[in-house]
Amino acid sequence: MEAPQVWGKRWQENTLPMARRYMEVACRKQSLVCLAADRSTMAGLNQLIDEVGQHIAALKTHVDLVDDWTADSWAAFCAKAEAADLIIFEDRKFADIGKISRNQMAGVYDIRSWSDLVTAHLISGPDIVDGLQAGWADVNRQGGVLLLAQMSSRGNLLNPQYTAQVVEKGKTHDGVFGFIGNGSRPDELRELRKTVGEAKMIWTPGVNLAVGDGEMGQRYGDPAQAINAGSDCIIVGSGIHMADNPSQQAAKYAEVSWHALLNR
Ligand code: S5P
Repeated sequence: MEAPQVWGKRWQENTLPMARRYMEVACRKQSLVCLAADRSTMAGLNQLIDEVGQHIAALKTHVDLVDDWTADSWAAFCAKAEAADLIIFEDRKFADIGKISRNQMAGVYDIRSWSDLVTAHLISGPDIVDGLQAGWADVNRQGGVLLLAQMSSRGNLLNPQYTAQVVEKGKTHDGVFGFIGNGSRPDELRELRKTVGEAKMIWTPGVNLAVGDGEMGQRYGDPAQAINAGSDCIIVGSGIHMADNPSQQAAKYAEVSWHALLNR
């Protein structure tokens, strides 16, 4: 099926190249799954893409938790992800002032050179988005920022007033690809979708087919309910990479997410 038909208003109202790219990849793969590839070795990460690459649309990384990271092995890993038609999303959760965030896109990990998306908190003000965009521009690349509007962890400090301000400042900025919402609470997500409107993306961690409490304060909601409530992408970590059969589980999450979108 074609992306404009499947995504409806989201396609019409969001003309950012990266958002359009995501919507197209999701249709090709029939999957709204972003894999949170939280494994700590390069071998484990590579194995994961080999096993589940065909069932996911995006790959979320935490580059700084890999024990045996080297620039070369990471470049090969990113090439593998690109060959698997994946959008690469570094979940760095930048939070500093604009100038430093720009410089943090470089450094030893050189995030600007391989990431298509990054996360940021807006706690330091909206210049962080310009700083991150300048980071990509420094290497003639384009990318999109996902602002944390909500979080899935219990007791987090992103209260409704904070969320509203993040959305207000982020929704008209071209550098903002969309928002991170809390996948574990469909009612809160529905409210978030109302304030965001139809244009920007909302991506949601805190989803698992096994609903309930996770490790260290993580909370999980149902993936289909999250999409129903307005999420455009479910971010799934341990539900896939800790499964006995990651490929089978990834296929299951893909199917659930795709049908939820078609129903929406
Ligand atoms: O509020 C949040 C935001 C993020 S980006 N809660 C989250 O859990 N995340 C990320 O999503 C977190 O860093 C992890 O990589 C992933 C969830 O993994 P899981 O194993 O709990 O599914």
